[in-house]
Amino acid sequence: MEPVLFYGVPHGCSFGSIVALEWLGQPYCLSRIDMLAKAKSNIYARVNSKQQTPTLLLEDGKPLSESFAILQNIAARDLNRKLGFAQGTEAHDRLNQMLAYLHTSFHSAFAPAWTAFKLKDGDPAIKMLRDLAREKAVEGYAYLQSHLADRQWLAGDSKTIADAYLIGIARWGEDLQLFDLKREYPGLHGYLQKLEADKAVIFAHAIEDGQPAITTGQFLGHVELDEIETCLAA
Ligand SMILES: N[C@@H](CCC(=O)N[C@@H](CS)C(=O)NCC(=O)O)C(=O)O
Repeated sequence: MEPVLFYGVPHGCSFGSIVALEWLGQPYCLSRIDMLAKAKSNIYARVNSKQQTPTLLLEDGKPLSESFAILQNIAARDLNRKLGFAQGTEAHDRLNQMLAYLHTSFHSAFAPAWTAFKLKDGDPAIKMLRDLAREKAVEGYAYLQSHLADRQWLAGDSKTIADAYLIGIARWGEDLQLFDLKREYPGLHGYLQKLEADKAVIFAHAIEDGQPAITTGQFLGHVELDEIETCLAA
């Protein structure tokens, strides 16, 4: 069985794993998870007991969760692609440093705003949660813009899994109507626009939007959860 990436809609952080799989250029499938669905799938609970996305179902039928681990698994499948680097090298350490920052600080900055998004209109907690998210995300956008001031890519001389991961998260500032990135962070906005023009990023948007998507990797198609059940390792 080819690896299957479970990605979440709307606008999950799994976006970066789709982009990375396209950049890798090896065969893979996708399975779509509606993160706002009230009824959770019992089959997906066997894939990811936290009911979160992404998860990568590996060739042996065992699931691998957590973006950080999934992205490194993808990169390690072909180091010649330079999406990641050999363990023990400085490049690997710098990449891990950036991935850890993106997850523990930048991704988590938006958590209060996502909580607010799920509350009913008029809930008095909404403003406080959104203010908190903006306060934390300001630090993240500023740090990332200054980091990119004298380099083309987040880590290394060419695009890596860190760039793939960031493009799926940086959009949340505008999705949640917390930021106008073009006006507030023009340098970072320029870098993000460069990535938006990448064929893998265009593909990942089309996949999320349920539109016809042209793979420049080796995307084999979508699989349904009930088709996957038989492939899961006991
Ligand atoms: N630590 C996990 C977090 C994944 C995560 O937060 N996924 C979100 C989408 S970006 C999700 O599944 N949310 C739905 C939920 O938590 O119920 C990772 O890094 O992969």
